[in-house]
Amino acid sequence: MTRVVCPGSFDPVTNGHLDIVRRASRLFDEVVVAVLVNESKKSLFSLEERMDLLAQATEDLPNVSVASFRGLLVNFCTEHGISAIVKGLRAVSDFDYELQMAQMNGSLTDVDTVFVPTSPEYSFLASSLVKEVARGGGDVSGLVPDFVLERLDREFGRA
Ligand code: COD
Repeated sequence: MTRVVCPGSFDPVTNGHLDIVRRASRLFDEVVVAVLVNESKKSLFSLEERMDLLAQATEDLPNVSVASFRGLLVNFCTEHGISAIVKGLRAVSDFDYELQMAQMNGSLTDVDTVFVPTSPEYSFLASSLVKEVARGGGDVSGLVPDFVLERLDREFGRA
């Protein structure tokens, strides 16, 4: 059985993240979506909110679960019997950093990294941009699930 992890901040989850998680769930037996607990980084949504939104967004995928982790991702992988990290790649700019992380993670353990190319319709999509556009009153429908859209509207005082 192959168990993999899709790690991230997911602040909030976007349709770009979900595309990668869905495709990973077809390729591997079990997918753990792991939310990084990063006390030094200010997030819009709390850890609980981010995990709730992810759980809602993946409830139709029986082999996907949601968890959180602190510290090094490779330690989370070792503790949970995870053999590979699945990352989405949007552009060459992603690749430079992702390759560096994959090689560092590979040098620390035998956990491998699998890159999945973004679908073209999501290649420009990032949580940070979604928040910036939503904060400015722009329309992000179609870029995030509807229930995330509602939470963004509430967060920015429009509901
Ligand atoms: N299309 C395809 N993939 C996408 C898209 C999109 N539109 N948007 C995001 N993704 C994928 C990318 O693979 C990205 O890596 C992942 O989703 C998560 O994205 P974010 O923005 O939610 O999360 P990040 O980039 O803040 O997450 C970074 C990690 C938490 C994965 C990383 O910092 C980490 O592993 N930290 C743990 C500490 C550690 O082990 N450090 C040592 C590293 S060598």
